[in-house]
Amino acid sequence: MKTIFSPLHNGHSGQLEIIAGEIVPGFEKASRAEIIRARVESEKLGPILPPDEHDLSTAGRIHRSDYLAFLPTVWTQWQAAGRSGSALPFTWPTRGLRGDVPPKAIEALLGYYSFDGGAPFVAGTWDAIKSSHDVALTAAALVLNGEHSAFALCRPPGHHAGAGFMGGYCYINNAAVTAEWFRQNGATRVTILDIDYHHGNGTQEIFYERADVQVINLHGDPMNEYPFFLGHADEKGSGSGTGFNHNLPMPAGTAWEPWSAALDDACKRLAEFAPDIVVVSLGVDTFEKDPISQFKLKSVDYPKIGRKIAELGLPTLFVMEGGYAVEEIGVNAVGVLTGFEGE
Ligand code: FKS
Ligand code: ZN
Repeated sequence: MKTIFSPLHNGHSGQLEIIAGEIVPGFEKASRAEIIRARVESEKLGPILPPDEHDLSTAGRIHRSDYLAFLPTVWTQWQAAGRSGSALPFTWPTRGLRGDVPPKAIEALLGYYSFDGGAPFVAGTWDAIKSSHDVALTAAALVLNGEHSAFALCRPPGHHAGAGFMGGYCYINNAAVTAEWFRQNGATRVTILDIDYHHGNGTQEIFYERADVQVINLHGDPMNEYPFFLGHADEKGSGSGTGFNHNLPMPAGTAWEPWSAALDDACKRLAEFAPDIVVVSLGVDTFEKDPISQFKLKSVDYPKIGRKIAELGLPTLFVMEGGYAVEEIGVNAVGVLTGFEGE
């Protein structure tokens, strides 16, 4: 399987985040992608190739155009306002406030275009976002052109990004862009299977009213887990999309047996939908030692996930999302891919 990777992700680094009232170094750090890349190499998964440049026209079909136009300007606007550090919002237009008037001040625009303070900008952030988008589309083109699978080693991740907002380390929804691109280029039906520990709220929102892109999510129950405000089992899609969104929330402490039973269930629903192509939002923060997550999967479980997905017998694009146990992130992520290839 070929891997698409860009070193430009490295410019998006040095972020801080607030966890449990403490300012800590960001968990979504550059070494994550570097360690996965090194493991792809040492496991001889296949060639590692750079992305081709892709324009934002497909992204423009799933994201709001004002939001996409805003992203490349953030760091310049932040600097023009005399700020340094990381560009971060602290005010959001929640219930009772005007969410329909985009303000002018950059810190307010950051709040207008986000749902949390988890998507900081530094100098290299836009180039990293764009490279991650290009990585996803370049890998998608491999699959469309006949490769059975490909690995988009995306960083930053994408599945929390909605049509008009960033959050949770995500800016452009890479998996959603590829699904839309497959639809534009001959695929009739596409399934996004999101196995990251966190619910892919952005992906759900983007396709919620659509019957051509099935979205299946396995994740920590939003009653107690980020992103909290979406991801319940009763969210099944709306309008013509009714029945095409599937949420399988699970409690903290979930280990391989119940998790893999949920994956079996997901695969059954996926097979019934009979998509032309599967996009896997691949997060390995379901790992027992993940520092911010509460599932209990072990390293030996990841190849079994790959094998199970391979049994569907469908062209498959893997798009990297989360995973924060950096020491094992390469073993776990690449474990899914080698498992898929039947090793
Ligand atoms: C307060 C804690 C917020 C944010 C968790 C984000 C998870 C991101 C992810 C992705 F795949 F997008 F990377 N926790 N500061 O793993 O879902
Ligand atoms: Zn996650």
